[in-house]
Amino acid sequence: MTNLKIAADVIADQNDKRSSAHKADFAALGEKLARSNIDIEAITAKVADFFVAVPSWGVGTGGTRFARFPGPGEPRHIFDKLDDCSVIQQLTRATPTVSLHIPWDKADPKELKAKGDALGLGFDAMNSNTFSDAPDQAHSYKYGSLSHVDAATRAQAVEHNLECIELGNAIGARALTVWIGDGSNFPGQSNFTRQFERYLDSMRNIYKALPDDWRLFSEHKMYEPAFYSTVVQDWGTNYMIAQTLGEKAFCLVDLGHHAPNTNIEMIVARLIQFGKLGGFHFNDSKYGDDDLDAGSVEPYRLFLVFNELVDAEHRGVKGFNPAHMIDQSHNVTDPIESLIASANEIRRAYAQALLVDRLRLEGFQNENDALMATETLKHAYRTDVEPILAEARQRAGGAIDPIATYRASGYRTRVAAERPAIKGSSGGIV
Ligand SMILES: [Mn+2]
Repeated sequence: MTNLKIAADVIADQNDKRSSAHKADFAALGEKLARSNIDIEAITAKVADFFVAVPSWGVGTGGTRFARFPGPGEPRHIFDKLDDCSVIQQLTRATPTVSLHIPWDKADPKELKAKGDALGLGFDAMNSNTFSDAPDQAHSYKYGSLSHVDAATRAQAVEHNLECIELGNAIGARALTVWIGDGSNFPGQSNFTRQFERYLDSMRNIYKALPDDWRLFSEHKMYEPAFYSTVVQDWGTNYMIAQTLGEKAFCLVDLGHHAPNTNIEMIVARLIQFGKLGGFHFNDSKYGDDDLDAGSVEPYRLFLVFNELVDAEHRGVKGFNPAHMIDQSHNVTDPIESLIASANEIRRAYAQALLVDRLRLEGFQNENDALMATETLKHAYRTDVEPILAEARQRAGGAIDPIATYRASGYRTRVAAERPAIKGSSGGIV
């Protein structure tokens, strides 16, 4: 445990300060839930068993198309990033895995594995990058990658994805997420059909190289960086991709990759119904792909997404096993604090969804009692489940109040002294 970044006594001292108030709150909530025949222990156990992967690129300060304002002590490389990710896990106990982005995080797999083991971290889905040019690559992705008109450029993009699988396999990852920036900026620039045929052909070649116990996630996005058309623009196209490729191919839903007002929870329900929901990139948005912190703008929407997930669990949907990952860009906060808060918000939405009285809801639906049906959801959503989240963290060795504990630990000041300030940009929004 000597490799852990926050001293155990800091967590213990901070928890001691909050322990009696927390116990009283947990007991009060337990009594309240018991009146509705809900066992707080069962809910707490489920929440403690719910995890979300942290994106390696999320621990650096992000940026916009206009500027990037670096913060103190930013990670210099993947090993610093893993240190930062381990702090989030140590305090929340909700984020035991990290999702890597290649080539940003390219390193010796043995060293990656050893570092992960030392910090108690595993590796979630690998993310390929064919939306920007690496310094040494032969062919540019300016006009696309997997769907490029040039066969050699497509082959290079396929090869990069195979390299991601190989590296991931060596460090214990079991999924590849493919998001491409391919599309067009002008009507007429690309033939939609031929472009999609080329994309599918490339994806077939990636799929063929997938180990048996791996899953392939394709991620749709309505627009940006291509502003007129995008090859994998929506969940319908994404579903066709997963159907075409085969049983190891699934759709990844990034909450920010839809038009404003899109009913995302309904998309989630459809993908579950047809066995193609692969997982999530959690974040929040107001206007587009804003990559804001999960639950920061529309917590009710996040709850409604989780309502579908818990409903699927409740119905015992066969093979239901979505991957949970965060994909955010932190521009004005300490990224570690944002990721701690986001992991908590995601667990909060899950806990609230677990409180929905599903039998009662079904009854109201069958009686066409719209008001009481929606009130059943709201009743669960309005419940302050913070004591459950705190209890789950504390029982697993984490902090009752993880952000206050993080601040008390002085971690940021410590790493700021060790890590020289970074000029220019890294990070990234995917
Ligand atoms: Mn994403």
